Amino acid sequence: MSEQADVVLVLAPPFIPDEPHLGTALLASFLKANDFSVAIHDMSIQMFHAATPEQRRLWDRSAAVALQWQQRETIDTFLYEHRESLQAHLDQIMSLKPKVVGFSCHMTNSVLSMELAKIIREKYGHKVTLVAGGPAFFVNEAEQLPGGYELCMYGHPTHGKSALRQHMERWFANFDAIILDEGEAPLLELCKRVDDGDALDGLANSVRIQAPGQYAEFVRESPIRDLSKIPFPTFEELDLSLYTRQQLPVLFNRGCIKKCTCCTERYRWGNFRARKAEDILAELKHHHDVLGVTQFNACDMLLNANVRELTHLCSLIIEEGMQIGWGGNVVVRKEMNLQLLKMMRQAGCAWLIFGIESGSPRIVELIGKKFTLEEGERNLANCRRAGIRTYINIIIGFPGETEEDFLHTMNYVRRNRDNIDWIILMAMFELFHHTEVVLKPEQYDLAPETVEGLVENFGVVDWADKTGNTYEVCQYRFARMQHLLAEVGLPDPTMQGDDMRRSQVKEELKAHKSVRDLLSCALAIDTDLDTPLGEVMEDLIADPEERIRAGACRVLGMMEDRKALTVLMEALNDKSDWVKGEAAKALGRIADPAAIPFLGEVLMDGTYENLPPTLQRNLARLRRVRKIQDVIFEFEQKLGDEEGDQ
Ligand code: B12
Ligand code: SF4
Repeated sequence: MSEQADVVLVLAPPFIPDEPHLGTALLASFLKANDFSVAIHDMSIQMFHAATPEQRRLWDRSAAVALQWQQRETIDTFLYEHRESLQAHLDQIMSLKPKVVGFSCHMTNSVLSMELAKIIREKYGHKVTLVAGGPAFFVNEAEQLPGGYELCMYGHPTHGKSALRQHMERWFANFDAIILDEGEAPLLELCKRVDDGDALDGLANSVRIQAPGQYAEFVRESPIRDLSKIPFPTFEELDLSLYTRQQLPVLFNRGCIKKCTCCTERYRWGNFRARKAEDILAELKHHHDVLGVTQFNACDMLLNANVRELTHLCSLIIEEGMQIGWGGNVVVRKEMNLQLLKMMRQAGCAWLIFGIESGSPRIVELIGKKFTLEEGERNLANCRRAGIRTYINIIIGFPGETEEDFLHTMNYVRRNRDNIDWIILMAMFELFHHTEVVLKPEQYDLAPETVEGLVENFGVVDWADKTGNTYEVCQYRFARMQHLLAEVGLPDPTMQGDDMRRSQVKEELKAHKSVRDLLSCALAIDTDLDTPLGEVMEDLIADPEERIRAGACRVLGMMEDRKALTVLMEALNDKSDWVKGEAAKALGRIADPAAIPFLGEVLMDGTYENLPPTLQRNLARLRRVRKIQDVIFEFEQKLGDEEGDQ
């Protein structure tokens, strides 16, 4: 961190440790381009590394953990257990003497951010302007509400009857402004006003509390139209080695072209805007050439929302000859034909997440997806043919879903099993404020009391519809779907912690084309694991594919972990010479005396001269590994001594 910063952007725990947070990195680049000095304090990643394996469970990305972070008990325990470290972080932030401190609030870290802001306010008073922003906040503008609008956190309104209302008002009162939706323009305006000593009156897209329960007028302004005006993030404010994957987030566009009835994203991001392919290419090239990153996570709602620009981007990447990997969310559409998907694959697209949601045409229509089942199946099959991994999302228990609808979804999964790699998100339907489903409950078979319950219960409600769906019905269907996944050999998306990481690691590793990629991927992923990667590798070493077995041997060697000895010794008997050679080399690297008799046999007998060239080459290389030579020397000495003793 530099010694002084006009603005410090804070990411409180927990946020996924895989990669840096895109929103704060974008805001930092934007403010810097406008002459403000900015630091990002990623408290989440620093505390993740300091946490015990048990504490790290609070960084899991599940809905259950997200919900846990909204509970008083979790927050209080965290504040108490980490009080010294939290204070040290806040002191570090304030030592930069910022004029503005901004908290980035998400599904998981908002309540903690509120508490941290309170501590800053109590200790430093109004010397600093405190601001919050991020996807946790939502403004509902409605004439019948006092002040004409309500501010929601996690979809939970500050007005209405909720027990949490009081808390939220107290929390929000510590902030000078809460900025809604796209943050660049309003945050810049706020910083300029603070710099000039001007009041924040009329600041667009922000909620300001004048007195308890009293909000300043809310002024909405359209987001930045020309996305070329927003510079790409350079991540220079962050230590990228802290993140557990060597990958970076990127955006291809902003907003969404769909209007699904259970989603509010279209309100948050305003009109859909595509980025120019040339701008995205420049960003990818920067990360590739300057930061040495080759893997990218497109954080778009739909990376294929503008097919023309996507095609253009692919052709630019191919022309440039960049060897990169990327993927993200997509919507099923006719244009995703084999030709386009092959082109995307050639440009590095490795995986796509399809919001399939249901196998019942009736439910797909109710959700408002506006595609046919056949189109979806064709997209998945074409991805398979193009060599792109397919992940799908499924919603269980959408209001009005009948048993027959659910059986259609089960059949869909069974029928398309060979074209689905993973159901990445399998969610029991949840009601969210301000979605079409909640605004027009009668169209979705919901009783008005159910919707009222939402206001009372922090966005979580044990709802029932007139079709007879209840939480229990959904749970039962969910369990049956899990059973089906086990039967057809698909990973269970509800797996948590180490199990989930292990399964993800396997998926990641298998997808890599060359042993070299496999190796670098495994080494990158390993830092994420509390358990040794060896366990995953043991499974991979039994994989039917030769390249996977050879890669697994090589990675085990790189890990230099004695626990891998037995499995590597077994691999010396593999039917493939490539695998045998890699196993021998790995044993050489580990250079454990227990492996020497096996290797000694191969190395010293000279019998390997008759083995095919690949193995010979590997063994010749093995001789050059100094470490093994030293050990062999020691071993020979020892043998000699023992013979002498006898
Ligand atoms: C990619 C993604 C993920 C990835 C995260 C990868 C990553 N590196 O971010 C994964 C798959 C891990 C994920 C997981 C989850 N996600 Co998610 N995710 C997204 C997605 C599609 C994109 C996020 C993103 O990068 N957007 C682009 C950046 C630029 O936007 P941004 O971060 O919001 O930042 C902008 C503004 O918010 C604002 N801003 C942000 N910070 C700050 C700070 C200040 C001071 C200011 C002024 C402004 C500001 O300015 C930024 C630039 O304009 C969004 C939907 C969306 N399009 O945003 C959902 C979304 C954020 N996820 C959501 C949910 C629910 C989840 C999960 C809980 C899902 C689950 N059930 O498991 C988990 C929780 C994860 C966690 N621990 O936090 C919800 C959040 C709902 C809410 N209101 O909080 C969203 C909005 C999708 C949705 N509608 O359901 N997610
Ligand atoms: S496609 Fe996704 S982001 Fe877009 S409206 Fe539908 S659910 Fe929301």
